[in-house]
Amino acid sequence: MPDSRRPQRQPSGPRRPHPPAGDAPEPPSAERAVQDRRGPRQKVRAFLSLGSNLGDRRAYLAEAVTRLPDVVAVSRVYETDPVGGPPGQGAYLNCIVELHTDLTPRELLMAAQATEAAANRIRLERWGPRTLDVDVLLVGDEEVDEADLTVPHPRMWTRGFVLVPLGDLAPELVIGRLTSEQARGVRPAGEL
Ligand code: A4P
Ligand code: MG
Repeated sequence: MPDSRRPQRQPSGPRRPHPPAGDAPEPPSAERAVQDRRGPRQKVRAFLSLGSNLGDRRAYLAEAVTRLPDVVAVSRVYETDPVGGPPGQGAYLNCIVELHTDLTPRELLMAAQATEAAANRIRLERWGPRTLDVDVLLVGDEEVDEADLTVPHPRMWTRGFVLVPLGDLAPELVIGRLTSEQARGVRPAGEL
């Protein structure tokens, strides 16, 4: 019985991934995702971060929430100073979505990259301005350390633009980790 939530199996409809835009790298293959799947999985709590600092930032975040699978909660939105990247890029809007999902980390990376492609993201430089960035932060207590996928996300615990919205959904994960230095430059900007 096909499961329409699985990104590599969606035949049609509004959630169908668009082709990658511009010089975006090839998304991870569906074959690879299937290899990673070893039988039925328990649903776990997963968190993805969303960020945008080009164009209609709020609309890109809102559209992403409708496209991503198994979303059960969305944090507040925050306007955040850019961390890294070229000088002069604009402020980001960031938020976090919580999923209750049996998708694997790699399937979630595929869903994240299909969602970025649907926002016409073009990759010009690392940490450069983007219409939409979707990162896989946590998938239950799973750990992945591969060339193109690291979970938990390796930089998540050092970043206020991740920790502050994560605190809206899972304060127990953030308590004792967020420094005042990290929280600086992260300003509430309403809800989606
Ligand atoms: N990749 C590996 N692990 C993951 C994962 N857990 N989730 C690989 C998502 N992707 C993962 O990402 C580069 C490669 O990381 C992908 O091909 C994927 O296979 P990318 O999205 O193409 O490029 P990027 O986002 O520029 O690089 P990176 O290293 O993911 O950047 P970060 O660390 O995510 O930082 N400042 C503010 N205020 N708000 C932001 O949202 N975001 C960034 C990006 C920098 N500064 C920011 C913000
Ligand atoms: Mg990214």
